[in-house]
Amino acid sequence: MYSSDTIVALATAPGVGAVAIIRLSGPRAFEILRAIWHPRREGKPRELVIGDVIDPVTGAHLDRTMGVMFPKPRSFTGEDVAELHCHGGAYLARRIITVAISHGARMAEPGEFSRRAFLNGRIDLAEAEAIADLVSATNESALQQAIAQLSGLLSEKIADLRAKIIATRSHLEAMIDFSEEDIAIPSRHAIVEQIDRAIGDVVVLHDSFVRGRMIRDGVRAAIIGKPNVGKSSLLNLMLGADRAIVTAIPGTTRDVIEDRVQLGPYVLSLLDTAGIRDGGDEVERLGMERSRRALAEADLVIAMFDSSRPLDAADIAVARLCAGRIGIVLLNKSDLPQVTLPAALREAGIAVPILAISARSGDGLGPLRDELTRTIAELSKPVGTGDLAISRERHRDALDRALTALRAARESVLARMPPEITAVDLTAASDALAQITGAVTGEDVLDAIFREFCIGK
Ligand SMILES: Nc1nc2c(ncn2[C@@H]2O[C@H](COP(=O)(O)OP(=O)(O)O)[C@@H](O)[C@H]2O)c(=O)[nH]1
Ligand SMILES: [Mg+2]
Repeated sequence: MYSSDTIVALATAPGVGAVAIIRLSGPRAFEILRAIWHPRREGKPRELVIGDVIDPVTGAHLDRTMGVMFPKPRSFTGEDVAELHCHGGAYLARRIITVAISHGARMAEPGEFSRRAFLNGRIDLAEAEAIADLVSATNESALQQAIAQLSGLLSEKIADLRAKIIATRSHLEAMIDFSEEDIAIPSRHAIVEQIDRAIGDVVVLHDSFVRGRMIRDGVRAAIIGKPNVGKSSLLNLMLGADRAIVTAIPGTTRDVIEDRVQLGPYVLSLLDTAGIRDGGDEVERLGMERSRRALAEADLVIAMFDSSRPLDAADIAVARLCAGRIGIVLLNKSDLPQVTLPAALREAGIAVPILAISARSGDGLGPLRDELTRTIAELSKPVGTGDLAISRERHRDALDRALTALRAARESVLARMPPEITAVDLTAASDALAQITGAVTGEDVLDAIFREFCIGK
């Protein structure tokens, strides 16, 4: 079995740094450590002691480093783990790893340390994913979401839901086993009530996905409007950089340009799109197709109009695209004489807040940032689940399967089917939930999750 191997990898970022940590895990971790590293004194478990790394083949002295041993099972992987905290040279670290490999260690695969931690019951799958999210967090709310999940908040919620579903199944089994006898068994009505409560809980968790994903990956806003209203100028203004080409020629932006801005604790991805109008050449038409896709995928819409000109048919078409969407409308070019006023946009059916701005002078940028921050805060506000939100499609899909099974269970009770049938559906629901924490999981799922990790994690 592969976990009988002892694996080695650099645990710190590659390159030059103050310290490079080399980690070994597996049955021969201590033996290999002792072959290449000679402590000045015998340390206790988990105690860092100083020693010398010597290549046993050439006798070359490679480094003076701190070393530490974590005996199983109280280690990150649940196996014997050894670490060398060496000086942070890229060549040096590679050289020491090569010596470890020549003494029987194998280079770890991406995420293999975490995978072993999971297989040995040190962390569950939701926690392993939380580690990946924590490392890739780019803002405070993403970090807080990851740490909540790492603390087991999601795992506890899933365990609680499963326990309730399994309790319902036990009630049903009582119906199966004792149906001939005169004992108190819950009525069908009570069983349906229990299933309904479980459905309600799963739906709330399922629906937290949009919020969780937004917190993790940032909110995406599509800037739309007809050509030349100032969309690219707005992108540049918000980024404080000349990211998109701005010209007086309509149809300059032909592809979707995406970049990120920080708004308080949030990250906003801004998508500058090709202007929406009839006609244009082949490239511009393809660009507009991408604009529509960006708009469909965006969490919110920033629709722009040129306040120095009257609204025309193309503007009305843009206004229609805002229907039913969360967003903000900007009346740009406030530095020029004003022709189109907010009232005209209201008449065109715009229901979202309207702000005046000059993408050229920067006037109105402050209020726009405030309004966007407020909108994102609203979008990311917890509903029903407290701070808990799922942020992975894998979790959402598992909740989908659990819901389908719970609804089937409900139907079968109402249709007075044999309780055995309902019990099968309840088991399926519980198993679907178990896939989130990994209590029930296939190799393929594990491969997909741990592939995301870097080597040494
Ligand atoms: N006076 C004025 N001109 C602007 C403003 N914003 C953009 N423009 C000009 O309008 C033209 C089109 O701008 P651009 O950002 O490329 O528009 P896009 O086609 O919507 O991306 C350029 O000549 C800009 O300099 C503004 O607030 N005031
Ligand atoms: Mg443009």
